[in-house]
Amino acid sequence: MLIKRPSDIPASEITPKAVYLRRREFLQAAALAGVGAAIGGAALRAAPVAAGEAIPDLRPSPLSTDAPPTSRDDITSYNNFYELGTEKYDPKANAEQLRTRPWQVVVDGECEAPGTLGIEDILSGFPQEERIYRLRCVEAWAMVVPWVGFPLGDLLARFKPTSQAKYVAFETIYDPEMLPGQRRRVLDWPYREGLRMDEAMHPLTILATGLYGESLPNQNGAPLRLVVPWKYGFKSIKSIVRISFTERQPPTAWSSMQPSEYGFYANVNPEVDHPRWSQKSHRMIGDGLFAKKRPTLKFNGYGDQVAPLYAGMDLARQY
Ligand SMILES: Nc1nc2c(c(=O)[nH]1)N[C@H]1C(S)=C(S)[C@@H](COP(=O)(O)O)O[C@H]1N2
Ligand SMILES: [Mo]
Repeated sequence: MLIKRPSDIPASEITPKAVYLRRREFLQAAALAGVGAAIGGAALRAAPVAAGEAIPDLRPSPLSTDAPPTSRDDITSYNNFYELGTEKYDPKANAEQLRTRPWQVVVDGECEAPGTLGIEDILSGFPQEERIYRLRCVEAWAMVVPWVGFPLGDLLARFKPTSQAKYVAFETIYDPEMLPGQRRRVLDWPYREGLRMDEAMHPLTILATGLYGESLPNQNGAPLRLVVPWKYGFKSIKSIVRISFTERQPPTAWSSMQPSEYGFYANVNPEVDHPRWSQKSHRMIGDGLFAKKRPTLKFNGYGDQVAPLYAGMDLARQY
């Protein structure tokens, strides 16, 4: 068992949740009063931070849900991150094995300006927002997470994708010496995911750098992970080291492994059951095991904003 040194204890474990919530109310009030808009962009940029540190100058997003967030404890202890183990509580127990500094993200493929970004440049180069989004897992459980992040499209645009760029592919770090899960072939490592270009550029799609006002805990995909709130959780790839523009639909870890269970699109859809269980309802983490399940909404409730992306597609066939 790992023994925590005092410096490893994140501030939020000693900061009562009420303090965090008061700060959030303040941020929301400031946004309503238009204070955010009056402050210059540069002033809002976050300074580089390591894991578990408070992220300064957070702006609340008008795209946030007003559903109450799941507790920080649940969000950071009930995880899927197979590189750190296949049981829900493994990623937290093994979190310290993932080292996130130094960290670089390569951006390549069909673009005019391929390059590499260090994590510090990413953290300081894009204004960070708080986005409270639902996360719905294919296993029929869900959470509400106060993410910190910025639109993926803002980063992608800097690399000038060409007209050949039809998809974006993502890869998680591959380092079996560091990541215990990668020493077993549970998945075809590295974990890979992909989005169609219009999905990647959609304003709801973010790269997350934190949650609950602090930089991401390792078990949640530090230092940088994708969050696509209208898709099943497995699309939200963690600990990204490579982003590639491609002409063809890229292979993805779960759909290569088990294509009948995990499609490329993976839009949350109560009308299309998983082969082994219904997707009509879900258990909200924090409600308790015996609480009534909640009905799942198409596109996880984000249909007003994303349904037009799939006009004319048969989502039962392209699941
Ligand atoms: N690299 C990597 N990314 C991953 C996974 C994984 O095993 N490895 N699991 C996915 C699944 S199935 C889910 S539900 C979400 C869980 O994110 P959370 O632990 O932050 O709630 O991460 C996704 N991203
Ligand atoms: Mo998942």
